[in-house]
Amino acid sequence: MGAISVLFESIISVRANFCTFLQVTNRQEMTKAIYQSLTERKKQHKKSFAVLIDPDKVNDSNMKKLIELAVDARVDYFLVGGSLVISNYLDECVQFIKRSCNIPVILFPGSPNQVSKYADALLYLSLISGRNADLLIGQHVVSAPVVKQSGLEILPTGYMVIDGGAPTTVSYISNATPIPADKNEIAMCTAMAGEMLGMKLIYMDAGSGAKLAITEEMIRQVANVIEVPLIIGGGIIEPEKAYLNCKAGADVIVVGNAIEKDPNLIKEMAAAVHSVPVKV
Ligand code: 1GP
Repeated sequence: MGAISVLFESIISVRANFCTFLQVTNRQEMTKAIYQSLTERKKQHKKSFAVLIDPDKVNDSNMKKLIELAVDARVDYFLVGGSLVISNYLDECVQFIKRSCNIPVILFPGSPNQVSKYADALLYLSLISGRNADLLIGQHVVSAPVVKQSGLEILPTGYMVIDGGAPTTVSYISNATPIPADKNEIAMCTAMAGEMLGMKLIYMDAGSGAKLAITEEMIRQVANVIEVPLIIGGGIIEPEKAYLNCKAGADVIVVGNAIEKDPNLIKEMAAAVHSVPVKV
């Protein structure tokens, strides 16, 4: 009887250890899933289309339609966040998307309190184009414990704000001068420095609703000097521009404002991005 209970206990203990091992292994694999998909797609020259959702501007009913359109258009990622998030809808918004479809949700936080454990990953943004120490490292220090405990896949991202022809919320809130739209060499050197500092992604953003989107020439020059995936957003309102940005070297195109105004644009935008030839 004694021997049986010892055997039984050791079986339970081996099983518990194995389960813990599996949980850790699964978690480690899961925590790299989004970055792996981004780098795999880049290797194959597969371009991605991401829809930006500002939790302040959606509710359950318009989200439902947006998600249906996104699934139909084969959108690759949802980005969720905003420079200012006033409502308390972030967690609900992310959960709503996760319940409704398999499109990965990546947080694009405008401030350290925009962390939702329900998302798949978080763009851990450092504003490398500015000289505001708080957005380079200060806010990261303050939010580090919360971010770490969230269990989210963390994507260290060199965030570069490019002048979009008029002040945007991001340029005002960040209290940092954007890179002038025609200073390609500053953008190149900033992206190179970000990559050498260990950033896994570079995100060049003209800001939501920018009058002028980033030029293809700037995208081309930056894409030529970095290896990591390049995300481009801000002021993209036409599928043709999304296509040209991808041809110039963008790996991910982000559109928010134009889709808020006309959700049916999702289909054309996604089709334009996905029509860029894939390397075989
Ligand atoms: C803003 O890059 C995103 O941070 C998207 O910009 O809303 O202008 O598409 P739009």
